[in-house]
Amino acid sequence: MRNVFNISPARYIEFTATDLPPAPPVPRLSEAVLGRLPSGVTRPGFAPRSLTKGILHLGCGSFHRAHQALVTQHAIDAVSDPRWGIVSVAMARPMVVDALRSQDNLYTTLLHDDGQARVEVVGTIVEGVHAPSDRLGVPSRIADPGIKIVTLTVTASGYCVSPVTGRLDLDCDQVRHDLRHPRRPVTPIGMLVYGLAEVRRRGGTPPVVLSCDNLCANGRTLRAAVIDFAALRDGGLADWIARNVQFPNSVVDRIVQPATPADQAAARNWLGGIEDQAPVSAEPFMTWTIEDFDGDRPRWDLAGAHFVNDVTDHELAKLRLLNGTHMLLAYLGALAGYRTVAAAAADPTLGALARQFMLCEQGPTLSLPPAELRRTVDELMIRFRNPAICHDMTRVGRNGSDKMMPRVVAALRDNVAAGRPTPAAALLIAAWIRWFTAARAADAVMEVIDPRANSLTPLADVADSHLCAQRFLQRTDIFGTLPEPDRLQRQVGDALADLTHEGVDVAVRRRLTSVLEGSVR
Ligand code: CS2
Repeated sequence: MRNVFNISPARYIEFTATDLPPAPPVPRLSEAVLGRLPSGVTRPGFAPRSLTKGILHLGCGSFHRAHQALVTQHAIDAVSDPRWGIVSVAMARPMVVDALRSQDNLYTTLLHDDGQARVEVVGTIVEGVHAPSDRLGVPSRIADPGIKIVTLTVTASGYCVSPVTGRLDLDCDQVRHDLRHPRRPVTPIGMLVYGLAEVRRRGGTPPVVLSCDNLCANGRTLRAAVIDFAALRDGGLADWIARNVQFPNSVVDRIVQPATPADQAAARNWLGGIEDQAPVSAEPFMTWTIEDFDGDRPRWDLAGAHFVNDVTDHELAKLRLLNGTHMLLAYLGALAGYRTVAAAAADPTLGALARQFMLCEQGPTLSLPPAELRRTVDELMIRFRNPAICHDMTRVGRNGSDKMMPRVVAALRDNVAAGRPTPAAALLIAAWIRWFTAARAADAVMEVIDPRANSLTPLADVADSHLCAQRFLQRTDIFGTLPEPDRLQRQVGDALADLTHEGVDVAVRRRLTSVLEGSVR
């Protein structure tokens, strides 16, 4: 480009920088400014500094901050109980913890509801820890006698279990690393085992370990992984954990997105010009169902959570209706060029398939009465279409090989056993397979992020769709042993051929039943 000033770019910058008056510093969110936030912003009813550490959380991501940490704020507020400050651990990247530290661990939640936002500053995180650089080490923090509950949101892949057997995956490199490095474990499982070993050594009372991830029987699965790992180190420790540590199952629900630049700007507006570098954005809908356990806990029950004896029905409905359909919308929607779940769900054809999948394939495998199923599906379609939630396809589609069994294949098996057709599930699986090649396109809107990507990607490099489907479906580490495998391979192969040669719209329309096509909303 021509340089009209005839000076080097460096000199030009120098010139403009010295000529402008210095920008006033932007005030940052901190305890000092809490008292002067605009009245439309809800803030903690307690002084964040007054909280003591009672909970350690593994996985300081957006979900944790818009769900558990916010609910805990309401629970503390409900009864003025300051014992439940959260030590929140970022497992990999330091950015969120760095941002939180620079603003007294405060952050803003924006709950987007029908064009409006409900804005609240959260003050329950009392310490942010970046696991890889933490000098004390996460096991020592877990063993802190003040910690009564350890919670986790580390995604299904963080559990290092086989999605088929639900037992610890001994082929996982990080598990092997953790067996060798008791002081510096990198997996949540290693951290828990070494932390609990320390509690046992001291003769202390172990914390309750509460999984908040989207897994089948998340507490039971976590317990099995922890005990499997402990047994490899010390049989006595494994027995002690089995006898003394509670791992209740729980089901969490709220659609959350990491903050976009627009969220950051919106937060600044709401806070009257105060800058928050770590806001989170979510839908207003929230549920948290927890299997009751012995021991103290925040009054989560006064803040929207439910304690029950058994979460199984609730968990299957959540995983199969919401999470399974998220996968369907993500893989097919991204192939159609949509960048967000909301955009895909608003497409009439994809929206109709999503409804059909829930009502005719996933729904009949659940114990929901028909009227409740319809109501839930209607509500989910509205939630999926919330345009303020930019739920990005790569995020929803990542780690598909771990998510496939609990969210899709388990219901598919039930349907095959009951003789019910499964066209949408077959198309979903085909769309997932298609991504291993489609992601290479320059304009692809989704990346493939998967713990098994290295071994799966070469399977997709074959022109024959039916052979390709067969190669994937034979992966028993993902699909287990499938009933009627030949029929399923044919169905998935046909779907893959349609996606490859005819495109998403034709592939979807071929699988829509006429009754439902009329009910597109
Ligand atoms: C999503 C979930 O990324 C995903 O796998 O399906 O994060 C989903 O948004 C939450 O489970 C909603 O509760």
